[in-house]
Amino acid sequence: MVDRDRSGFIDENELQQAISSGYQRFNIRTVRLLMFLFKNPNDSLRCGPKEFAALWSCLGQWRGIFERYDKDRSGKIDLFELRDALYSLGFAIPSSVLQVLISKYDDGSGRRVELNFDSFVECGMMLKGLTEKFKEKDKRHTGTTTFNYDEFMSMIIPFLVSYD
Ligand SMILES: [Ca+2]
Repeated sequence: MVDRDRSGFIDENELQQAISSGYQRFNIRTVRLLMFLFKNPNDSLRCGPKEFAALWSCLGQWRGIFERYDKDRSGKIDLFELRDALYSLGFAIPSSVLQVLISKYDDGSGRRVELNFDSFVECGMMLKGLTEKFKEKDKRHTGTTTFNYDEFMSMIIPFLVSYD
């Protein structure tokens, strides 16, 4: 159903339509991040059926987390709810880092910044993806590792360019 042009693959527009249907419209930036994290390794722009199934199930898990940690039932996730949600997943992200991250979604109205589901997924997946990259290097799970400059740059840059 999602593969509208019957190519056997899902591109970013098809993905955006598919995941926007049940919830609010998904930001194309979040769609691109999901595509970047789940794409077929042999194909840079599309998902096959297997990758799509993994992506879909992952989104369902984020939806569950979103609902569980939206403690005040505002339909959005604020800084403290985000911190608790990430902590439950094993990510102890410093508040100062979360503050910077969440400021990206500040609409300038002076109101407290809160994340919609797609922004929540974007933040969560980015933090999770970068943490996993770090863990690949931190083989003994000490929370400390060593990078050279090339490794550091090739770890971070794909997250910055692939979906923005
Ligand atoms: Ca909330």
